[in-house]
Amino acid sequence: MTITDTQAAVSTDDPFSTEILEDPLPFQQRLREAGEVVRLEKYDVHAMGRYETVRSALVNWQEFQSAAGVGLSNFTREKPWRPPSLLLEADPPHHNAPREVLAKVLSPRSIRALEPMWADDAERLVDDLLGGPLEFDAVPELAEAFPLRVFPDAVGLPGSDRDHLLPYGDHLFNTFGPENSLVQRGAQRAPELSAWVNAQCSRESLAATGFGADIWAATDRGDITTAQAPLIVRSLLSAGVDTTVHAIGAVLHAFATHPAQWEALRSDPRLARRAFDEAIRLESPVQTFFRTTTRDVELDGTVIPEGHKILMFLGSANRDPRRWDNPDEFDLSRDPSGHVGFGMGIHQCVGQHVARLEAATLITALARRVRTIELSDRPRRHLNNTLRAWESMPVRVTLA
Ligand code: 4IA
Repeated sequence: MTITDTQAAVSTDDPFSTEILEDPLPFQQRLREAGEVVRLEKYDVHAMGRYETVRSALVNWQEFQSAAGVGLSNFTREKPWRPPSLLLEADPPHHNAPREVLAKVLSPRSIRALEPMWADDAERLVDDLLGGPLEFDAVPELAEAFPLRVFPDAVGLPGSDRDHLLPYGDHLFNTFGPENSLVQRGAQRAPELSAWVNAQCSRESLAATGFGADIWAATDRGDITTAQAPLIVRSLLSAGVDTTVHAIGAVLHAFATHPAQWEALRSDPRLARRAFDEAIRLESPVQTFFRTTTRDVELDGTVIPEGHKILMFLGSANRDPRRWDNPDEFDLSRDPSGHVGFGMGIHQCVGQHVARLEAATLITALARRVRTIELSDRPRRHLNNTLRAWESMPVRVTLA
């Protein structure tokens, strides 16, 4: 990294290259050490990797807008590949009504009735799995199986094509990055997957109860329009599956590689929720997001001109030693709250209570039946421009 006349350090690294996606940690350390803002020459964007800088940018929606897209593409110049999200890709005042509606639908209070059902589902999934071989791939068998079993039902998706959800989300998260080979590969199925997702969002195709029906009920009260409702349902299907799958993958990997922490959880199962947030801090399943400056913004002596993209490294902020002691440790005795893995500010993950409930019910069911869990072979990464994910995680368990 060198210093130029714009004051900001410059990096020639490509954070979306195969090499850095495989192991982003060395790059993230260079980024944090280079300064508060670093210009990424390859993409002509400014990047932030320190906790305080990322956090400040996340809460500053006035100067760092989302409506121009939260990927590399600038919606004021380039046509988005799908109609923009009314939540993710919107700012106040347009953001407010959809956000309020969805926040109510997904509030801790609204989802309380799901807990006993999901606890039962988790127990059945775990019992069935542990009735078979005690060496298995934790990605398909647990991380994917559980969200795909409970979440589409909670939304009220009818059919049996739920396996479309993961590749749809995978492509969506790739499109927040540059148009590299990951995007090109996903683009082949995108029209088909997109058409399927859109078809699930109409009032007629959704069950009479569930998050989908609850969103549509808000149109009857006049809180949102009938044109907005399907797009808000689409947000659930976009943001609600891959994220929880990879977050559960992260917590399973953390436990499989930290046996003392698994012991700690087993002796106090109330740690399940903390374990989930600590794994999100450590792995940051959503690694990065962009914003766009609404005016010239000065940051640490650097002027970021209006209309420029900034790239916030959530994963780097969540491991910034300026904020976290022993940031690379998975440690259930720390308080991980304040991590930016769910974002921060007005866009902070509206589904986080649902995600926590999914993870906690699954982890609790596992803690009851599994005495030890360890890797039985090298896990393999699944590469995505935005997500930190596992393709495969062979584990060996012993029973309690
Ligand atoms: C949407 C940040 C990520 C979890 C996300 C992805 C899509 C949407 C929202 C959030 O389509 O609204």
